[in-house]
Amino acid sequence: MTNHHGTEAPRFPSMEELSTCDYGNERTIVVGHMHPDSDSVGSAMAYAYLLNAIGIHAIAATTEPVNHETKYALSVFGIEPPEIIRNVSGCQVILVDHSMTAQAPRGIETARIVGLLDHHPGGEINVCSPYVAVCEPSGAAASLVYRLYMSCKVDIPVNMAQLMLMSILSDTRNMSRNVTETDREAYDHLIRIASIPDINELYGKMARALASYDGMTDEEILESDYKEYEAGNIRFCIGDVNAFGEAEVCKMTERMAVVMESLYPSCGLDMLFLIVNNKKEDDSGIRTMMAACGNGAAELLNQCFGGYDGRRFFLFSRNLSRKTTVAPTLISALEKLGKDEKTVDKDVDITTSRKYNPD
Ligand SMILES: [Mn+2]
Repeated sequence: MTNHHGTEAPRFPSMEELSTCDYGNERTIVVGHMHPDSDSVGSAMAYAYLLNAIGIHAIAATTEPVNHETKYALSVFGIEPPEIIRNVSGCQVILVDHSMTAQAPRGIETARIVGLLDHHPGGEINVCSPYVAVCEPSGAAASLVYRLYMSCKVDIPVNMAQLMLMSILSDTRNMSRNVTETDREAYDHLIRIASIPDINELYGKMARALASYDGMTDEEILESDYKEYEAGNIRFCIGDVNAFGEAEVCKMTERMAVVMESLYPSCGLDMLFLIVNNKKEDDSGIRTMMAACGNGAAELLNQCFGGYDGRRFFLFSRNLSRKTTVAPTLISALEKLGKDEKTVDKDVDITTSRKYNPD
C-alpha cells in the first residue's frame, strides 16, 4: 500500500493485494468528485472495469450528469455515461480523482470507503484498513489507474484505453500541462491500444465542447467545474470556467461574478473564488481572470497572487491552474491563518487531525 500523499516513491498494489481484501457481497461504487470532469468519469469507469476483471463486483458512477466535454468524447467512443448516484450514504465506495471530504459525494460520512486513488495534493480522506490508497502527483488520476492495470497485470481493452486517454487529454490539456513520467508512459501505451485516428483533432473538439456551454444557464456554467475546499476552518469553493479570447474572458467573469454574488448568501461557504481561463492559445492578452466573493476573500486573493485591477477583478498574463497553483496556495494561506488564530482560540485544528496511512 502507498502512504497517503507520501514523498517516497509509491508502490502500486498487485492483483493479490487488491483482490484479497474482503469486499463482501455488496457492489462497490467507484465515483469521482462532485461536478464531475472527464478525468473523474474516465478514472471511475476504468477502475471499476479493472476490479470486475479481478473478481470484485464494482460499478462506476457520477454524482451528476457528465459535462459537455465528457459527453462529446463518450459519444465518439460509443460508450454510455455511468449511472448517476447522487448520494452514497451507507454504500461501499472507492473514491477517485479527489481525497477531500468537501469534494466527495453527498452521504460520504456514512459510506464505507474501501479505496482511494487521487493525484491532487492536500486531501484528508483515508481508507478503512486494509484497503488500498494510491495517492501520487500526476497530470491525471487516470494515469494512476493505468499504473494499476500494469501492477495487477490486467489487459486493457480498447474502450478502457479510450476512457483513460479521454481523462489524460482533458486534465493535461493534450499533454501540455502538469505532465509527469506516469502520464507520458500511460499516454504512449494507451494510444497504441485506443485506435483513435487523430488524437489532436479529438482533443480540439473536446476542448471546444467544454467551453461551449451551449444551452446552459450562468449558474450551471459556474457549477459545471466547481470544487469545494476546507482549510483553517474556512470553507470555500473555486469555480473554473473557460472562455475564448480576452473579450470573452472579461464578459464571462462579469457574468459569473453576478452568479457568485447571488449564490453567496445561501451557499453556506465563507469564500467563493472564480478562475476564468483564456482557451485561445495564440491570444497574448489576459490569460486568466479571477474574482472573489465573501469576507476577506479579495484581500486573500490579492495577498496570494496580486493582479488586482483596483475595481473588482484580478488579471494575469499567464494561465493559472486551479489544481497546481490556485487551490494549493489558498489552502496553505488559510491553514497558516487558522494556525495563527489557534494561539488564542483552541478549536480543533483540522490539519493536525489528519491521519496518514500507516504503510
Ligand atoms: Mn483529475
